[in-house]
Amino acid sequence: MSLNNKDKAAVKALWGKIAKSADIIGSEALNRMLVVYPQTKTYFAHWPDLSPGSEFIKVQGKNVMGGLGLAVSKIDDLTTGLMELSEKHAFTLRVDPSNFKVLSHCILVELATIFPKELTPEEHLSYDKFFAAVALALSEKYR
Ligand code: HNI
Repeated sequence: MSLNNKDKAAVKALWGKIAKSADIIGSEALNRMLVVYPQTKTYFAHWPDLSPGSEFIKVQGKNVMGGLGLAVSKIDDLTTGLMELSEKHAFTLRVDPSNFKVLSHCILVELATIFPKELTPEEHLSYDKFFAAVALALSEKYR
């Protein structure tokens, strides 16, 4: 399932509308992931406070959305564009790649919550494909 030109245009169009709210989307999505999938907390055990609004949630929410922004800008070649991030998650952070789907789902839920009108069914479809492509690119270095 690869992104066609329509998907790429749709991803960029919605990103343009949500970019200024990226930090809040990122922190809310992260918070949601840690609550709904508490097993993901193990990766962040070195942070003293994982509660909503904590410094960690803010910093890491920003990190994740920064990574997604990078992905949007490298949408024509995600494998190369996300190589460094893949390496980091595979070898340094040792994050099980199945968790990329979990976080993607939480980001999509936040998009639907914060931007209900903008996340049309067409945008939903394109973002679904985009997240799958990002997860695949981030998993590249695990192979
Ligand atoms: Ni992730 C750090 C991007 C999914 C666990 N992560 C980062 C950084 C970026 C990033 C950017 C900062 C890198 C750096 O410092 O050089 N992460 C992304 C993206 C996704 C993602 C784009 C998927 C959409 N990361 C996940 C998931 C987990 C995860 C699903 C675990 C459940 N990431 C981490 C951890 C760190 C991290 C752990 C280090 C945090 C720290 O302590 O600073």
